Order: sequence, then structure tokens, then C-alpha cells
Amino acid sequence: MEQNDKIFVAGNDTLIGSALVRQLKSQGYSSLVGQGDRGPDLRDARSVDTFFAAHKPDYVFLVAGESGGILANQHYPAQLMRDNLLVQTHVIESAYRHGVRKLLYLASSCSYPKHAAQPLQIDSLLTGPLEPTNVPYSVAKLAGLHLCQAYRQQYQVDFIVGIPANAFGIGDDFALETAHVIPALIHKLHWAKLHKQPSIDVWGTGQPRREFVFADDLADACLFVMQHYSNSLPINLGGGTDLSIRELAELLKAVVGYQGRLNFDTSKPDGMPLKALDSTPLLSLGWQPQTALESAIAATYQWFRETADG
Ligand code: GFB
Repeated sequence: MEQNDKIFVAGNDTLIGSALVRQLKSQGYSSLVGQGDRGPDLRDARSVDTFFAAHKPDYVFLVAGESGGILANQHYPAQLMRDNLLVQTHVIESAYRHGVRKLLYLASSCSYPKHAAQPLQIDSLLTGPLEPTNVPYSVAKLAGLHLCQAYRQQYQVDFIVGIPANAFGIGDDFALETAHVIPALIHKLHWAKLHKQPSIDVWGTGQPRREFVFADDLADACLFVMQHYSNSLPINLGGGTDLSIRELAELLKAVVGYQGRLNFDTSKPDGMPLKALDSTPLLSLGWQPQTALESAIAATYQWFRETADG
């Protein structure tokens, strides 16, 4: 990927997409197409195809499609599945039709079976039932993964798939109904600190374990695999260590500076007991995450405070 190649980040308004745009610009890539509101309506096949015909991107990062935390998956399963199926089908087909040189599609760690061996390896995909709280979204993500593989097989195109750990960071969704755990707890802790509340609710038992990746590190990993990886096998994009939701909540509490109690609300679901990726293939290519979890959380909290205050 050369610095003046045309690059399209499909989903540049998402957490990962906006981090990708920051990374690309900071690494000197100057020909980003479809930025801001100049991109196509990804839910409309004709709009996407007209955009590809006009701009002829060389490289595509497909990080679009709605996503959400454990409760959003239960409240909006049709919306999440439909949105992802539409967006990925349109972008992958137009990328093929208009001769894109390489495309990276991001699947999700929830594409792995609920009880797959940990840390999660690619050969566990499709070996067992999915976590029930997010089957529709996960199936859409699996469809995108296989669509890339199918296009690669039938049309010999360089379409690759990354499976990221749970991402969080600057520009995240902090709305309690739809957020993932880190932005949700930052929001609750900040509010409780300001309003001197004695406790906050943490959903579930606190026992599930998750591996997290800072969105800016994930964006860096996406650029890295675009440059160094070409295979029909998906590649895990993690490299951190997992921790329990209880440990995470304690860490967030310390970063926010909240003195109250954590109240575990076991009427809410736990989701997968453990999600940690085996990222050996990525690490052995020479990539490493740069940001320690605590620093990444501090940067995210600072962004939230500035935005909330603003
Ligand atoms: O981040 P989260 O919603 O994603 O939840 P998943 C992770 C864990 O944190 C679960 C607990 O055990 C939640 O019960 N948790 C505790 C909370 N307090 C909260 C809270 O206030 N908000 C939220 N959201 N969680 C999603 C999938 O699963 O991960 C998606 O549903 C997607 O499909 C995404 O794959 C990456 O890791 O459980």
C-alpha cells in the first residue's frame, strides 16, 4: 500500500473506522476517499456501486455495520443482523466489480462458538453453537467472513479477514443501552462520582473474562495486516491479556476516581464465559499492541470527560 494509493474506510464514523482514519493520516496516507459524509449510503447497493465506479479505491477497510454490547444484541437483533448483512454484501461486491486491489473485512470475536477452546484459534470457527445473546449479529459476521473467502476462492481477489478482540476507545458509544462494557462503566462511574452515588450497577456476575484492544492499536494492526498478510484464513487481531469483568470494573473505578461500591446485578446476562484470542500468527509477523490497558482506559476517560463537558 503506497502513500498516495486511494483508500476507502467503509464505516469511517465507527469507533474502529475513525481510529483507522487517524492512523492512516498520521502514517502519511493522503488519498482517503469517501471521508465524512462524502461516502455512499452503505445500505444502498446502487449508492455503493456508483461510489466505487466514480472513485476506484485501491484498498478498502470494511469496518462498517452496526454493533453494540450484550443488551443491544438482545434488544435490536434484527437491526444488527440486517445492517451488517447489507453493508458487507454491498461493499464486497462493489470492491470485486471495480477491481479493488485488497480488502480487509473485520469479523467479530463473537463469531467463535461459546465453548470453543481458549485462547480462541481460527480452526475453532463453526465447530459449535454460538453464544445465545448474540446469534443474529454473529451469524451476520460469519457470513461476511465466508463471503470474503468465497470471493477469494471464486474470483482470486485479495480479500482478507481480521477477527478483533473487544475494542474500545476514543469516540466510543457511551449510551448505556447500547454500549459495550468499558464505555458503559466509564459513563456510570463518572456519573456516580459527580452525583455522589453510593454504588453503581455492574451487569452479570463479574466473572466472565474478556480480552480488550484499544481502537488505535487495532487500527494499527489493520494497517499492518493490510501490508503483511494475505491468506484465506482469518487472522486474530489481539495480543493483550484477558481479565475478569470484576477486575476490569475495579481498574475503571480507580481510573475514574470513584469511591463507591460495585453492585453486581445478576439479573443481567454474562454472555460468553471467556473470550481471549490466540494472536500468535499476528505477533509472529512482528506486530505488537503499543498501549497498556490502563493508559488506553485513561485516554478514553479523558475523551469522554471532554466530550461530556463540551
Ligand atoms: O461489552 P459487552 O456488552 O460485550 O459485555 P460481550 C461484556 C461483559 O461485561 C458481559 C458485562 O459479561 C456483561 O454482562 N457488563 C457489566 C456490562 N456491566 C456492563 C454494562 O454496564 N454494560 C455492558 N454492555 N456490559 C458483545 C457481543 O459481547 O461483544 C457483540 O454481544 C460483540 O455481539 C461484542 O461481539 C464485541 O463481549 O459480552
